[in-house]
Formats: sequence, structure tokens, C-alpha cells
Amino acid sequence: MNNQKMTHSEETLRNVFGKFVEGGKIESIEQNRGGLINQTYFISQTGSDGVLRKYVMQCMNRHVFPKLPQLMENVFRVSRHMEVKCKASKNPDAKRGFLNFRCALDGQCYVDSEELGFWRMYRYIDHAVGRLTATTTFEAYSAGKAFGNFQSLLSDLPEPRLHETISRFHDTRNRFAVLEEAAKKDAFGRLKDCRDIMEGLFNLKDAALAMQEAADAGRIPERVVHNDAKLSNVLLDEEDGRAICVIDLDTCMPGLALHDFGDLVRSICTDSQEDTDKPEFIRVRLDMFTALSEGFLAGGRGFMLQEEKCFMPDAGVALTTEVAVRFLTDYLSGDVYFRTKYPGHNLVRARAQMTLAQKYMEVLPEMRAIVAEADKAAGKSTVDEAAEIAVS
Ligand code: GN1
Ligand code: MG
Repeated sequence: MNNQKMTHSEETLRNVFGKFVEGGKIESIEQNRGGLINQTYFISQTGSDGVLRKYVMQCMNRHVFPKLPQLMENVFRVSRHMEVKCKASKNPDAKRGFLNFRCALDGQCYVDSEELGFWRMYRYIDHAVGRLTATTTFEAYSAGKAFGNFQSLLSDLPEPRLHETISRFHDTRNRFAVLEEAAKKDAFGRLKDCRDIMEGLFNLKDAALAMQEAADAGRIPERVVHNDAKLSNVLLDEEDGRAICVIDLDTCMPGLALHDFGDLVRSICTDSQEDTDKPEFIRVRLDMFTALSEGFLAGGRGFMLQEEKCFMPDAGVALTTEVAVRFLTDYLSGDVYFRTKYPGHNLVRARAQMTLAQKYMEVLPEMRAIVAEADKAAGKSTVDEAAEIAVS
């Protein structure tokens, strides 16, 4: 069915699929190789009614997500909430604006088996693409607007608070402590390869913690956020780049709006890939930062407090540093968390993200001026934007 060997056997995939959908004929199975944690497959099937449908079927990583049933409860609550809002909207795009999960035939919202693993499934969204780097400022604007809007739509998610499925996920201070531990142990004798990165990261530490300190002091509120708001987690229309749907709700949990904005900065405001092995060519794209900030503030419809806006540039430094810390920790610990494609891949990722964080530090003053301008502009266009987004 596919020339490149898939992670799971075709027999397993057919078996799992049969637990979600009865009858019909599978036409093709394709593995999506993006994502560093779960295994994702695209499956086309002609249903027993003769209609061809495409699905996304994912095997979840039990090691990274120890609380999978709670995770799925979060995911279902968030996607259903989005579904209700999208269905009430007049915007034709809204039909593709939420993830449509399918329960298994036994009524559970996932398949959990010793033998097959933990699986879930949702309908594929047509004519939409995920990108690793932004190709136009319009894409940057759209992605920012989509995540701002996402947070705004979830601001009235009914109680109870979402489960914290990975504790201390964006606790940057703790991420540094864990890195220090891993370096002290140096279980694989790898510290000698990365002393320069260690030093670079610890030089960034104070700046990376500024936002967390403001949150600890109660100056920045907790919200329902995505927590993995990189560009590739918003599907863009394949024709014109407008944002269609925010995907990958696995880490949707309580957090800071700035965690999402920071991850967007990390993945959008440069044209280098996350794992570039040519860090010397990494450059910051302030045009992308301008578009992203405008989009996020517009999409959020004014929900961001002044204090949060002040930290928007710092959020880019924080989240980029934090992921570099995580990649380096994984390298020192023997590559047990992030999927790697070659030996030393996590080291390459860590160096690239550390370099990017340093570059963001260098342009913090420019970024502050851009946010101030974008905020003024958003204030002026509030009425039109609000009307537009109320139906999106
Ligand atoms: C992981 O698997 P993916 O690509 O959705 C990670 C994120 C990182 C990201 C780096 C649960 O996300 O936190 O920012 O890799 N997800 C988890 O690309 O750890
Ligand atoms: Mg993710």
C-alpha cells in the first residue's frame, strides 16, 4: 500500500480501523511522518454506503502521555465545544473548523488494547495543509488569528478545569532543573558534546523565566490554551493559506495565552526549520512577527490583558529556549522522549533552537515596538474584526 515501511503492520492498522468503522473497503493507508510523539496514519475507505471518506488514525504515545483517558476527555470536551461554536457560525470555513472525532464501535472514544496500543480517530480535513515554516506573512497572520480565536472560543468552556495530563508542561524553571540533573548524571557520556549549548541556554535562563515570574506573581492569568501552538498545528487552506482548523489538542490544558503565542513565534518568525543543522543561517523574520502579532491580537478579540501583551516578545524567547532545554535534556538522557531520525538529532535540534532564542533576544526592542503598534491597530479595528470573527 505504501513503498516506505510503516511503523505498524498493515494487519494491525486494518484491525484497529475495524474497531472504529464497520464494513466498507479500505482503499489506501499512508503514514504521516510529522509529529515527534504519536504515530499518525491517513486512511481512505469506501464505506458500506459507497461513499469515499478519509480518516486520521493515531496511535498515542503511552510513555509521553501517562494519562491517556483523561487526555481524551480533554480532547473531546474541547473539540465538542469548538464544534458547537463552529456549527452556530455562518462562515462557510467553520464546517472544517473543528476536529470531528469518531468513537469506536464499542462506544468508547478510543481503542485501548494491550496488543494493539491506544488509538483514536477523526475525519480528515480536505484541502488543508500543515506547514513547518511560514511561506507568506498572510500565513503568519492567519495562524496567529486562528490561535487567538481558538483561545477566545475556549474562554467560556464550562467547568470543571481541564485535566493536567502532563504536569508542569511549560514550567520553564523546572525544565532547566531537569536539564541540570541530566547533565549531572551524564548517563550516556554526552555532556562533552554540548557544553557550548549548556552555557548558551543558561545565559538565556533569566530572560526565559521573566514571563513565568510574572505569572507566579499573579500578574498573568491562567487560561485554557493549546500548549503546542506551532505553525504545523494549524491547518491552512491549500489554495490561499487562510487558517482552517487548529489541530493536535493533546496538550490542551490550563496554561498561559503567552505559551501559545511564544510557540507561534518560535515556529513562524524564522525561515529555518526546527532541526536545521546550519544554525549559522538562522535569521529572524520581523515581517512575520508583525503579521503574527496582528493576527493573534485580532483573533483574540481583545481578551489579552495589557500585562500579557507586554510579554509577547519575551514569550518567543521563553518557548524557544524551553524547547531547546527539552531537546538537550533528551539528548543527554539517551533520546527517550522525542522521536529522532538519526543519532545526534536532538543535539542538532537543541543547537538550532538555542541559536534561534539568542536571535530573538537580540531583537527584543524591535519586537516590543511592533507589538505596541499592532495593539494600537487592533484597538482601531476592533469593531470590524469582532464582527468578522464572531462568525468564524
Ligand atoms: C512535540 O509531537 P508534536 O510535534 O506534536 C512536543 C511539543 C514540542 C514539539 C517540538 C507532548 O510535539 O511540546 O514543542 O514536539 N509535544 C509533547 O516540535 O511533548
Ligand atoms: Mg503536539
